[in-house]
Amino acid sequence: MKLAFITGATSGIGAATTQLLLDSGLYKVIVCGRRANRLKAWTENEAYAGKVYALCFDVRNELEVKTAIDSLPENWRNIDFLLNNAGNAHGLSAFQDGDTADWDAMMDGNVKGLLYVSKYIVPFMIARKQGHIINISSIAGKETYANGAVYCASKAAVEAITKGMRIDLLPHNIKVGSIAPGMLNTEFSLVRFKGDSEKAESVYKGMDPLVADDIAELIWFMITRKSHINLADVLILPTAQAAATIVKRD
Ligand code: NDP
Ligand code: 8X3
Repeated sequence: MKLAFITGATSGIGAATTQLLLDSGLYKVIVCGRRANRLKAWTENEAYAGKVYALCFDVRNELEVKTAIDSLPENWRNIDFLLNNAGNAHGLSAFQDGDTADWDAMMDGNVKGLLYVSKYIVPFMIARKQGHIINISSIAGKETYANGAVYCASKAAVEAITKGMRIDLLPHNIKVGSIAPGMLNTEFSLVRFKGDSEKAESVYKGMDPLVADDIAELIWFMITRKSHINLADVLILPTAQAAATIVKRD
C-alpha cells in the first residue's frame, strides 16, 4: 500500500483528494491541517481504520512543522506522494489598501509553509530514491489580477519553487509538478472574504465553477501515470473561464 501526505486535508481540494485516495484502497494518508475536529473525523471514520494518521499543525510555523513530521511513527515515514495544498487568499483589495496581516498570512502560509513541509518530507523520499510531489498553485500564479498582488505573488512563488524543486530533485528520482486551478468552489472564497458568505457566493454567480472532486480526479490521473511520465505543469479551468478575470456568466 502506498502512503500520501496531504496538507490542507480538512477542506476543499485536500479533503476530496484524501477521500479519493482512501477509497481507491491503494493508499494510506497522513492528513494535516489546523482544525483538530476535522482531522478527528478522518481518524475516527471506521471505514478507514488503520489507513489514516493525523498531524495537527500550522504550516506557517517551522517548529510546529518539524515537530509534527519528526513525530511520525516509523511505519508512517515511507511517503510516496506529497500534496502541498494548504493555503488560502486573505482579502481582495488594491495594493495601497492592503492589510499587512493578510500579506503575512499569504506569504507565510502559501510560500513558506510549502517550503517547510517539503524540507522535512523530502529527506524520506531521497533516502528511498523515489517520490512524487504536487504543489497546488493557481491561475493567479500565472496571471496577476487587480486587487490580488500578494496572493498572485505567493502563487507565482509556488510556480518558481516547483521548477527549482524539479531540477534539484531530479538526481533523486523524485517527480515534482504543479496544478494551477482557476475558479473552484471550496471554502476558499469564504476565507478570502473573512466569513462573508454572500460575497463568497457571488464569486461563482451565473457560472459553473470547478469543484474539489475535479482536482482530486486530476491528481489521481497525475499520480497513476507510468513512471517515465511527469505531468509537470497543469492549468485547469472551468469551461466558463478563459483567463483569470475573463468569465462567461449567464
Ligand atoms: P479551502 O479553504 O477549502 O482549503 C484550504 C485548506 O488549507 C484547509 O484544509 C486549511 O486547513 C488549510 N490551511 C490553510 N492555511 C493553513 C495553515 N496556515 N496551516 C495549515 N493548514 C492550512 O480551499 P481550497 O481547497 O480551494 O484551497 C487549497 C489550495 O488550492 C490553496 O493552496 C489555494 O490557494 C489553492 N487554489 C484554490 C482555488 C480556488 O478558487 N478555490 C483556485 C486555485 C488554487 P485548516 O484551516 O484546518 O488549517
Ligand atoms: C484562486 C483562484 O480566482 O483567485 O487561486 O485566482 S483566483
